[in-house]
Amino acid sequence: MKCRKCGTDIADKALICYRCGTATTDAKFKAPAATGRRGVRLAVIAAIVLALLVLLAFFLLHSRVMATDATRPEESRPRAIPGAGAESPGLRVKTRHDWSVGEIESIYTASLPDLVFRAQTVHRAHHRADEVQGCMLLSIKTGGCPEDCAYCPQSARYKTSVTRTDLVGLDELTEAATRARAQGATRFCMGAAWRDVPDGPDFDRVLDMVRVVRGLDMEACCTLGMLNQKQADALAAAGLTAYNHNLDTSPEFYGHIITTRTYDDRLETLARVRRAGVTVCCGGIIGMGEDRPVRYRLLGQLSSLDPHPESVPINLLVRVAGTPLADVPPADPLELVRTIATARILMPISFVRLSAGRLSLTDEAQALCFLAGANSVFLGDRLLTTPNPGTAHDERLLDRLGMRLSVSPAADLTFGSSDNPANAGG
Ligand code: SAM
Ligand code: DTB
Ligand code: SF4
Repeated sequence: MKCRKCGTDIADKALICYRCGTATTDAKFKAPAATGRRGVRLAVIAAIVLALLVLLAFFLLHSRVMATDATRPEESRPRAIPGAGAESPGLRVKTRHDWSVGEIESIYTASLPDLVFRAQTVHRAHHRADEVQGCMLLSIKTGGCPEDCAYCPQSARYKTSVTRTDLVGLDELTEAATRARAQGATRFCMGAAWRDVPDGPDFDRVLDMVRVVRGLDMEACCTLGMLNQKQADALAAAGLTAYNHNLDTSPEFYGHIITTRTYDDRLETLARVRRAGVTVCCGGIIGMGEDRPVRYRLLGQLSSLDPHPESVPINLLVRVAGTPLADVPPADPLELVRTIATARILMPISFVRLSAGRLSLTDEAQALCFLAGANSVFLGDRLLTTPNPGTAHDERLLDRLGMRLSVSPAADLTFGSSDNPANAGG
């Protein structure tokens, strides 16, 4: 053929004229346009695929969160209250009840930065990281307990400075609970040094106490020893929010600490509480001379409860003169931090309570406990029978940390189902 510009003879299949460089046909120039259309088509397809992928990812994430929540009782699911819920809900993990001791050990023994980072990540997915719940304790019946719990100053078997008293009156209770509310507590816990609950006027008075506390718009918690089903149901009907009954330690170490009731007795009381529809507060003590594996197994027991206890108090032993554990060497506070962090990871939704023993911790150690996921403390200058830092100190501490006491009862935020007997009272 001939070049359309200079007329030179060129080969039939030539793309350009070898003499003047002119392209032989327009078609070659149209190709890019054709490619452009294909490009647009490809871009549209890619956009559709991308949109589908985004939808799929959203669906998967959403169903994962729902699966997490589906393992919890209705009353313990967080409500979507703006500004009051978890900070990174997308990071929520499914609750598990089958943690092996090996898994717990590897969590507990990770480097402290890794452990605290992981615990804090889990914590933020379910709770506000800058808030702790303030609880106040009152010993409503002190001392003279027939049990032999080796840590306890209230056991009648040990000569301690605790003076035995009868069940307090309703007026005294009302005054203490009103004061607690004024000091920022949203949960009021009544403890009695009983092996089990005596039916009759004393129990009826405890039921009235529960009604008074609920009437003050606080969560009501009791720890009265072992319960039968009828008593658990009566407490639920009175509006009790939570029942505290600790496993205290691992099944293997338990016999070194208590001989007057069994681990199974404790589990049975916990089951009755659960059956009655009252939330469970169950934790333990560290610093009783146990080694780490004992703590792994305590944490394993707690996290095997299904559902998890809504509240997990972690106590550092208060060594009281006259008790068998008075002279046990004090635990390293970082072991408390590790225990709290591991509890937080194993039981993401639960309130982990930094309970007894805060007076032997520096403010900095307490700060680490909060970083590890503790989100509740006992306020006031007394626990049941032993001293506690006091509200003024705690206000300063929280202020230094840029943290604050939560203003609403946790039950309203996380256990807020109206059909839960735990929230029906008051
Ligand atoms: N008598 C009831 C019972 O045993 O369930 C209720 C009261 S008891 C004082 C509640 C919990 O407080 C115990 O299970 C234990 O975990 C904790 N506790 C008691 N004395 C303690 C101490 N000296 N140091 C740390 N925690 C302690
Ligand atoms: C819990 O686990 N710790 C609190 C609460 N539940 C009742 C009691 C701590 C008691 C510490 C010793 C005392 O003051 O008698
Ligand atoms: Fe009694 Fe409870 Fe103290 Fe044990 S922990 S001795 S049951 S008051």
